[in-house]
Amino acid sequence: MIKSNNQIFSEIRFDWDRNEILDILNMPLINLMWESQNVHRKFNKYQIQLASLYSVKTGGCEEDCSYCSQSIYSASEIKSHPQFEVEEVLERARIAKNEGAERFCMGWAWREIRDGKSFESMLKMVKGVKDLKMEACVTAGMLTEEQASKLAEAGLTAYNHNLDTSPEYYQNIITTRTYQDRLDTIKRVRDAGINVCCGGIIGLGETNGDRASLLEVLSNMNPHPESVPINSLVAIEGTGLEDKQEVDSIQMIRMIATARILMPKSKIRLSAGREKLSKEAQILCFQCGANSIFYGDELLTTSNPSFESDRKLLKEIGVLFNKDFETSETKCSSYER
Ligand code: SAM
Ligand code: DTB
Ligand code: SF4
Repeated sequence: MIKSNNQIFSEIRFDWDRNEILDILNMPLINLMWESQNVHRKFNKYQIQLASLYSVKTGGCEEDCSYCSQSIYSASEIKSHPQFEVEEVLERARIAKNEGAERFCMGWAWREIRDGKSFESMLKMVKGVKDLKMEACVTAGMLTEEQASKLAEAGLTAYNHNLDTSPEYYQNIITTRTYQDRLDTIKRVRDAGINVCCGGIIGLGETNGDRASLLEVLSNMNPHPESVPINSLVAIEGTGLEDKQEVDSIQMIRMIATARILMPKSKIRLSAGREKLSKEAQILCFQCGANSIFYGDELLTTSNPSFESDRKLLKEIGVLFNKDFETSETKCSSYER
């Protein structure tokens, strides 16, 4: 059992094992919060990155991810649409930048990227977002080595490809691809020199052991994924998981705090499910190490807090965000460590 006194987690490691991680996840909350804050303060500033998300191609995906409204196997009523044009997407990126976003994430409901006109447009979108001096992130399913290197050449900052849950629980959630398929894509992304954005979802019916197991896979990657989104399930009507019970906010805090301890320098992204979290629960997530949010009133097919309410929240907490976006509305008193 890990003892809880200050500074026990002071190094960056890549050899965490599941039982050790489970001990951290299950620590008395008050100690877990203290330990994760210490790690966070040692390695990072209290600065939140604002990332806006835009669904470039919605619905009609051939995978059977049981949480997802965009799968052809779900009965969700969503507004499916084919891929938006390059200029429409870049206009959304400009709007997001004007609202203060630093990163623009683009999503395609695809099992895998196919070469052709759509892929060429994706490359133009990446270049266009980078020309706006924003970070560009894409999530579009599996990709080949050649596609990864073209995306790298276009300037892509990061590719998002989540593992979602533990290797053991995976086949309960998705049957149309394997865990190894996901790991292979992540390796191609890394080998092409693109940052890896890889995380998971809590609330799929997994145990705490599964959560530890997912974190084990992530924290044994060397280097750690530069970005780790932690989503809590949005139980969307029409999906296989529509009846799943809402995740308790304390579970989210534990998951974020543990991820912070294991991967001290990664961006830990407090992702889907934020609408269900109280202001106070979000504050605890930030305190324990979350340092990015999806910013803007839509995720992919579900809603998210508004730009304005998030700016108000961050200002109220006194954490820094986008240094290039300071107006009287957003300026916080300078933060001393
Ligand atoms: N098709 C691509 C893929 O799966 O990588 C990109 C889009 S997919 C919607 C991106 C990620 O969103 C998923 O891997 C999953 O982790 C997360 N996600 C999707 N639906 C969700 C939901 N209902 N609740 C929480 N997270 C969700
Ligand atoms: C991630 O980990 N979460 C985002 C982003 N990466 C692509 C997606 C959340 C989707 C939530 C459900 C929806 O809006 O459809
Ligand atoms: Fe397709 Fe991604 Fe949804 Fe799975 S999560 S069904 S791969 S869009």
